[in-house]
Amino acid sequence: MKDIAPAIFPPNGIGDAKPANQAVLDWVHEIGTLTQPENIFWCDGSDRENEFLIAGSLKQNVLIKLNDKKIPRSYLHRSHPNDVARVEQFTFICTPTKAEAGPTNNWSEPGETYTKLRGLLKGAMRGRTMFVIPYIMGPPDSPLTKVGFEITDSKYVVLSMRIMTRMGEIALKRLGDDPNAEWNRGVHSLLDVDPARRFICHFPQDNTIISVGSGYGGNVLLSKKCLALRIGSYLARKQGWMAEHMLILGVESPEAKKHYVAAAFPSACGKTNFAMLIPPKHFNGWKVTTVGDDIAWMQIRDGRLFAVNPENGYFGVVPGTSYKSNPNAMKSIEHDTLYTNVALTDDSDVWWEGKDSAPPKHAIDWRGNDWTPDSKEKAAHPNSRFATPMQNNPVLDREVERGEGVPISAIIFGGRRSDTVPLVFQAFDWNHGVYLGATMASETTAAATGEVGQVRRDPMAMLPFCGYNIGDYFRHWIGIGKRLTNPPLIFNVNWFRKGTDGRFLWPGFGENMRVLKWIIDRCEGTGGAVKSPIGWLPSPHDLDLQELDVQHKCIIELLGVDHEEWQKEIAAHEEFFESLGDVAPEELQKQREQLAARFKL
Ligand code: OXD
Ligand code: MN
Repeated sequence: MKDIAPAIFPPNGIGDAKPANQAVLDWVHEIGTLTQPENIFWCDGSDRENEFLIAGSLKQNVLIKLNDKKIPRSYLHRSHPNDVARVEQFTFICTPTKAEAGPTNNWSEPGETYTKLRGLLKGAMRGRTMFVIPYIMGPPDSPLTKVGFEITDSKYVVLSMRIMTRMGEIALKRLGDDPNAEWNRGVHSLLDVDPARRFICHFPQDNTIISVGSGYGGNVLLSKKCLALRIGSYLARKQGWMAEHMLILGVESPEAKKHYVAAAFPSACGKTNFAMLIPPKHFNGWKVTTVGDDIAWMQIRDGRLFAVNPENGYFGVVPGTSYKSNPNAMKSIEHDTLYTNVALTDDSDVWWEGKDSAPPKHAIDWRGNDWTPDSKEKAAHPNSRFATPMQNNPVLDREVERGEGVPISAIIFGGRRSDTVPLVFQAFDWNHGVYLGATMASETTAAATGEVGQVRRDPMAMLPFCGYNIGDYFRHWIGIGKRLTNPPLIFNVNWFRKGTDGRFLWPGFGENMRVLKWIIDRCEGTGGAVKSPIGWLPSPHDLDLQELDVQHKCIIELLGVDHEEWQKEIAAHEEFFESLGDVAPEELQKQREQLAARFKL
């Protein structure tokens, strides 16, 4: 199944929501003249429009309807087998100078890149419909909210954007008719879905994104990684706020005392699971609620950090999702969900590796081929995804629409590390916390193309998403700290540490509540800790481990700081900073020296 499909022709009253803003009209005219579509479809985000597009997509084989009894109003899409993940090697930051993009981004000169992309887009939409999608990122009445327009020749993109963003009329209203208003220009064309002609290009100075040659969500839902993180981080620095690759969750005690926490984990490290955590029985009366599962936009108010989730839905990794690992995600994806690259059962249900049910005797795999449990291939692609509206989430936080955001008590960094990094520890202060974020590392997963299982440094989980020089990004973090009179406490967690037998030491999932509880205790000033060279560490008795089936020796291992491993770790930090050239700020070099010195005390 390919998304490339001929034009569709809507009846009167659908596809004609032309905005009043002349700057938008001029831009659409310019892209239309270049790409030569058969017709232009102005989206309004209405139910009627959605139904029309779904019907057209089913007819054109862009979507498969799933079993309405089992998963009502849900559909399956298959992307091209060569197009199943973000492509960091073809992702570019096109700032006027290479130095502005910095050492961690692919850079490409803006003038030449526009010329190359215009060449590729010339006549690219012939015979196709060009959709114009207006959307906002952020709650409707937030000062942080941004307007974007995405032009695309993919119906799958339109249908996904309706789930992932607040789309249509709301954006036209927010933009108004001022031709000088700030808005993001996004152009996407599938072209011929050829990896040799696949480029995801960002022009931060022009607030513009051009993505060609892909139909995979992370490359083409331009609201998400492209606007909310890459362009967003650039705008955030310029405008004095923060755009981060973080989930946001609320934790409420049985006494109704509530804290909000933001957490940065690299792609596919369990952000969605953590954001929807169900506390174990022992924590009766505690509630965890979700504000966001992937992106946080944060601003300073009264000396504190306040966060909003700019998105409207979840675009999560499917394999491994089950009633055991994440019941709230399972409930969220049981209806009104758009699946990509999962397996299709004979009764039009969906299946994936790690689902609760036993494998079906026969299915159609993510490539569209027959599959049985004896097949060598996986039934679902490891990076197969769901797109589902956040309103489906049974534990959606009630403040999710609050324009000023929710006050953040703690920031958590974490990666997937088999060794070295303890289950949890706390930074001594803000700058030490920035150092923890800056030196974060994780073993790679299937969310991006490339080898799986390699340890890579991923500062603040923003390595693929920081839209400007990473050294300036670190400086921005340090600068934000100076403006906060009541900063969040900063923590590091690692759910993935393994014992000498190669098995995970920590059960994870709902049991992570025990770590979260210690973090909240620290925010409340009640949690105990011991000083270690790497930060404040809980002693086993500082963690509530009642009714937990983990041996005491495993807890000791989980909280251990091995001096030899940390000597290697500090050397790896130094190597990482060296690999960045001389961009890392002085403060972080100082933090490293202090860390090394603390081991010598
Ligand atoms: C995502 C990612 O899809 O980080 O959220 O890759
Ligand atoms: Mn992500």
